[in-house]
Amino acid sequence: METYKISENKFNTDKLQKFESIACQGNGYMGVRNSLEEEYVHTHRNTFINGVFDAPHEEVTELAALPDVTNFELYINSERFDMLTGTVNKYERSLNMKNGESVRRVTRTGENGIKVTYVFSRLASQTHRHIVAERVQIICDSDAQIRVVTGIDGKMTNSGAQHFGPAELRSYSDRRIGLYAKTLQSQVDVGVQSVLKSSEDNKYSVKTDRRGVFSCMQLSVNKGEPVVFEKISAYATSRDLGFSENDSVEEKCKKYLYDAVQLGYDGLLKLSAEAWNNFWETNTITIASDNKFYQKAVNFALYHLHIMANCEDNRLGIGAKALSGEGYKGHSFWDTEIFILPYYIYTEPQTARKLLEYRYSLLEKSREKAKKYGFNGAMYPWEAAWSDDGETCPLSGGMDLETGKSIEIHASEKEVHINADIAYAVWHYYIATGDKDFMEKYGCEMILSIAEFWLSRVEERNGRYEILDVIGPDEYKDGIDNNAYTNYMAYFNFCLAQEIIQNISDEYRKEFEKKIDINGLEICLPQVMDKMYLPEPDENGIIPQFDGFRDLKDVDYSLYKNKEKVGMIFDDYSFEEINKMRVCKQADLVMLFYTLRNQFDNETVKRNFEYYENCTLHDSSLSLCIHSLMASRLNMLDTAFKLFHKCCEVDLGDNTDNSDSGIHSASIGGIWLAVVMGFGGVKAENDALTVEPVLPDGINSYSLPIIYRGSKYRLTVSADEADMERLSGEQQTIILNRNNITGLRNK
Ligand code: IFM
Repeated sequence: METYKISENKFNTDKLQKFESIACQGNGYMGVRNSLEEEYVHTHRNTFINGVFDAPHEEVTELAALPDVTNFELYINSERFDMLTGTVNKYERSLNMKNGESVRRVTRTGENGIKVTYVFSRLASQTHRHIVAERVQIICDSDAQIRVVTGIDGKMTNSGAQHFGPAELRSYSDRRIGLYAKTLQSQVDVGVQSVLKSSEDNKYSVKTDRRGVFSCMQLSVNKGEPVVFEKISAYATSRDLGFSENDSVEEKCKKYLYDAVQLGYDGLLKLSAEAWNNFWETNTITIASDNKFYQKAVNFALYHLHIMANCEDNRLGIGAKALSGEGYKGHSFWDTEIFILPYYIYTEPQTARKLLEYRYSLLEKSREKAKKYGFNGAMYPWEAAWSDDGETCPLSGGMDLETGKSIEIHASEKEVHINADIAYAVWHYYIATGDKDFMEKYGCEMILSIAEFWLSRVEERNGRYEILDVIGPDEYKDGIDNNAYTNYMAYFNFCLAQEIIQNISDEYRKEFEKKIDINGLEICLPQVMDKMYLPEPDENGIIPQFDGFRDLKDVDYSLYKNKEKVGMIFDDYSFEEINKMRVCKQADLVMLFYTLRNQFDNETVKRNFEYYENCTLHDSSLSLCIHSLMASRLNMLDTAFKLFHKCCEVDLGDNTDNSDSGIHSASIGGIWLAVVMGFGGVKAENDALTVEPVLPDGINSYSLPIIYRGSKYRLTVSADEADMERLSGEQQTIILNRNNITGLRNK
């Protein structure tokens, strides 16, 4: 198995969309689904630019479906290239994650009897981030006429939702073509320009349709002689970082295209491949195993983690499907802070900071949201897009198969744990990087504002402070009281706020007082913390996920666990019925041991892990990684490894079609979590980095990079030893539990 390749050697239209997602190309600025050049019914062509959101037709805002440049119609003696007709003699297609290039080789004998070999190549440049470059090489086994039609197609939609008003189409004397349009609601200007060249003389023309402009080339080829078409395209938008009122997207495109055309496809590939190479040199994680699938899964995770964030722009988050598909509309959830951010904290801390700054930019809208619901402080959106959009969570979605009615979504109001997750992430970033500047400028204000929210959200009942009517991480339960994860995390947020207030300088106090009631916090925090309800283990040692969880009706978990499709329980029960069952969609109570593991003794963690693992269906892609991580921490290595394997299969497995609308960003972050924080046992504590590695049977050794407080390390773990080598920076306090390593294999 080639561990850097996502490939297929059989053409199957059912798998088109999955390949488009998992082999998506991009660079943080844009994401381009890996669609085939020619059109098939199941093709879901899409290009997204991070931050270009739009809310057409009264739907919630979403990443706009941008004009497409990946389309190519190819005609050999008037017969159109289509792999569903003629005879496909040879087919192979792959994305090389090492250099970011995708290549497809097809040999097809047409109905006209001409055997033609096509090589399609494509990249989204790492160094010229507005550029998509494509190349098609054609060799015919007889003399032939070739016609190519390719251009900028503005007819793209997200499941039918169009995002642009009428497009202006242009053709220039230097053979560039251009399309310019504005998003319907957000009024973002988007420009795309392309230029097509061929290796042989050609007859060139331009054609247009209602929302597209296309270059057409016609030429003759001799038998066996290759002809090459190169298409380079540039995107620019008025949302681009640094774009000013005096700029025009047309001029920007022209400039980007001019620079790129000088380099040509090969030059762009060379530079982009070098950039990828630099990335892999520093970030490679090696997993030595008899099964190469694990190395591939880790490479896959690193590849996508690298292209999902815009490392330059603090106005942008990471969508639940990143830039690989329209699923979840490009919105950011808690997925970022809890599942994805740790990768950036420990490998690209400057990007982690940008992502948290993005959350800071949502603070004003979060204050407005808190007011709307009658609370104080900042109540973060459950789903976030462009900061001005505030809460973007839809109020209903899908259909309950049992009741036939659409399902109401209460997450924006009730899934409040996201607030504590963000405060936690700020703290996590801080203790791992020591970035005081971030805390002073953004982090403290975020933690304090969220603490204000919690103070107004808790309710005094039964002589204690409780948090009622919430949705915890387990989204199969709506309107529950005292979700343990939420309560503990809110309490942790209080602790952080209290620490900040105790240490705040007069100068900062004055500054914060403009927006935050510091006196109020100072008085109320100790009172509420003193009586905050933090659910304790019951007589069986089990912490209830929420009030009454243990009294809920049981169900035969084996009917719904480990199935090829998630959510199969909905075939048999309505959402309301599931709400009353003792079954979890995803890691919930166990999440608590991941975030606040030091607050619980090992016996409690083990007992609860076993109890909750049994009734968790892992119907969300955010679940397996956390259970795997916890199993590693509990030294339950077979379980950890099995769950890790399944986590790797979320996007890379054979059977799933749930990647069609995009990859699962959190699960991809989760692959990293399961390896680095699970097997590697890496975790920043208040004043040290603890490293407690384990080695499950399926892995012979592994090695991974970690940045802690500005110093770079590489952790290497084998059956005989664990070593934390410092590669650069000053020596930091690292607590490596060597005693646990030796002889680990035989435990
Ligand atoms: O944030 C998650 C949630 O936990 C489960 N449903 C999907 C969301 C987006 O990934």
